[in-house]
Amino acid sequence: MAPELKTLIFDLDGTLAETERDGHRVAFNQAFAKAGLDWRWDVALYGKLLAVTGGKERIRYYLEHYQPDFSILAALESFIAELHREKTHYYVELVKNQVLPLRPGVLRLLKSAREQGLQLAIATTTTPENVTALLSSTIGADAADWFDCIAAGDVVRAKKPAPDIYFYCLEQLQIKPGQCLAFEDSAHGVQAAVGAGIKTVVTVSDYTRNEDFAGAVLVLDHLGEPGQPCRALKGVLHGFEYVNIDVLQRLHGEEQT
Ligand code: XBP
Ligand code: MG
Repeated sequence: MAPELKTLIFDLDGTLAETERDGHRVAFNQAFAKAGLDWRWDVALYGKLLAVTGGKERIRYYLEHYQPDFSILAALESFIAELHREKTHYYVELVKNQVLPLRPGVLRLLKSAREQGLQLAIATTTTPENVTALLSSTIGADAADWFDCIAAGDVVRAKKPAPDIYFYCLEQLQIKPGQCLAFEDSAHGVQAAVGAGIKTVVTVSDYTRNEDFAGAVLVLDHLGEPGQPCRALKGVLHGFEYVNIDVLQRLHGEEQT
């Protein structure tokens, strides 16, 4: 008998909103231009660089693999950290201009979970500032208070696909893996959540739709809305047209094969 479902833990980028192509990628390019660098991450290149989670880690990977002879006066780490701070500033500004809407079903499910007394949490690789900015611009100024735990960015040493950010969430909330469900969009995210022993639902995103979601209990095109049915790419919805708390309670109770 599975313990009672207590908490829904959401990834942010790609899961709550499609933030990568028109959000983070644009902010990185704005920061590069501001720093006088002729680097430009187009949509295709950024898709490759998403193999590395974490903006600072992604910049470092790019330097090593695409700008091997790049020499700088200051120490590399402080250069990357400053560039990433600029990028976060641009991202927060961009989000404030409300160009990144929540994905289908997200707001509806968050509200239903709260109405039915479930805890909400976020486990993301991005920075806390970016989480607050996105929640404020899409839900409202108090939206961060909806979440009993916001685990973000450098709060853990090892980023996804390591399970650390999910273990951090479980620890902060004093709950067990069997008391929650995770919502992710990427293979890295599924590996992280499943690695922490948490049943995981995937809503594929622009950049991740062809990734391997082995270990996820359900893979969907999105969470659906009344009149906007979602489609199960893996697993079954038992006739439901969109994901609601009943679907999640049933999923939570099922033995994972
Ligand atoms: C996605 C990431 C982040 C973002 C960029 O995080 O890997 O690095 O791409 O944000 P998740 P930062 O899917 O776990 O939400 O530059 O702030 O890292
Ligand atoms: Mg994600």
